[in-house]
Amino acid sequence: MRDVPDVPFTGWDPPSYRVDAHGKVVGAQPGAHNNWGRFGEQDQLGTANLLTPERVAAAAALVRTGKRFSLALPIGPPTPGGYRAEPLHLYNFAAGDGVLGSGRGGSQYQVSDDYVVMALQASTQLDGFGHVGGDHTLYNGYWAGLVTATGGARRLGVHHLARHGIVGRAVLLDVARHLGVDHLEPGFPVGPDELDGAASAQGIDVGAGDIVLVHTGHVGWKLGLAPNAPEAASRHEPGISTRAIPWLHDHDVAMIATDTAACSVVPPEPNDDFLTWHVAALRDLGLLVGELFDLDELADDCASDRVYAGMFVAAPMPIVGSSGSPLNPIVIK
Ligand code: UVW
Repeated sequence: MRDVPDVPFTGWDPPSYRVDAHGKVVGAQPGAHNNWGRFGEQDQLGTANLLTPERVAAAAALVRTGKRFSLALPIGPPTPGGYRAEPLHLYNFAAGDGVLGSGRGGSQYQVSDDYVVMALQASTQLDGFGHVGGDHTLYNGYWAGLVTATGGARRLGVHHLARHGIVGRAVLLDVARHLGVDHLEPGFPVGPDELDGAASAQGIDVGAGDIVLVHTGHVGWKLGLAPNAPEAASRHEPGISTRAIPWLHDHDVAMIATDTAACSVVPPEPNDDFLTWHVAALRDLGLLVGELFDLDELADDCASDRVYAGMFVAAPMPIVGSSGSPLNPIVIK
């Protein structure tokens, strides 16, 4: 048998901080743009707090035609741009077995029950605040050590977000169309200029509490690739630049979502590493982050009627202590 090299290990210095009875790291400091303490010292909802009843009612008033757009990828076919194990869908018993007389209920009834085994982050999804931290801290200064494989997320679990749902005004920013392309190239960073440029070309202002959907065209492009195309297996994708973090904070956005797997640009820009953006968005801002949203159909519709806002509804799953949730986000115009 060939030698298997040991994985590198850099040693361990016991951390020199204290964690208080609320599970917060005493004296922890977020990055310059942050919402720590803004919604309460023990807040676990982050920018979901911006989805106030008034804003929800205003979003409902945007519904004019009743046209609905699901932004979810189907679960089953290979996930375009996904890099986690594909969901596994299994039947426990199935109606067809009933037809053959061997199912639950004998031959008189036909009954199906099934399971899905999947990474909660494997398809269209919401990143919870337990998903990524930095310097041992999560959103609002909670200790990253509160999220364990055995205990789950003892703070910041997605079940807190599930209680309220994610409902508000969706604003589609079609950066790909604005730049005159079907899809942005892998590695293309979407910064403040591209976000402002798309908004101004569309004649829409992004405001406090908005759910911003950034169309890059990436998922649709991936779906169109031949399975053996070199780009099919690549993790490179366009995405939101860390330079846009101040923009997201200044506009007081409640949620950002893209039609890419990481939301942030991959590979990251110089001076960033793969998780720099996630730390700034999830840990510092407590920002709701959506990934692998399929925005092509909505983007086509917005381009044809020039209406770029609608009501957004998504229900995270109440899985206690989870760090993410599959979503079926719906925009209603
Ligand atoms: C990580 O890469 C950790 O997650 P995401 O799928 O949110 O990009």
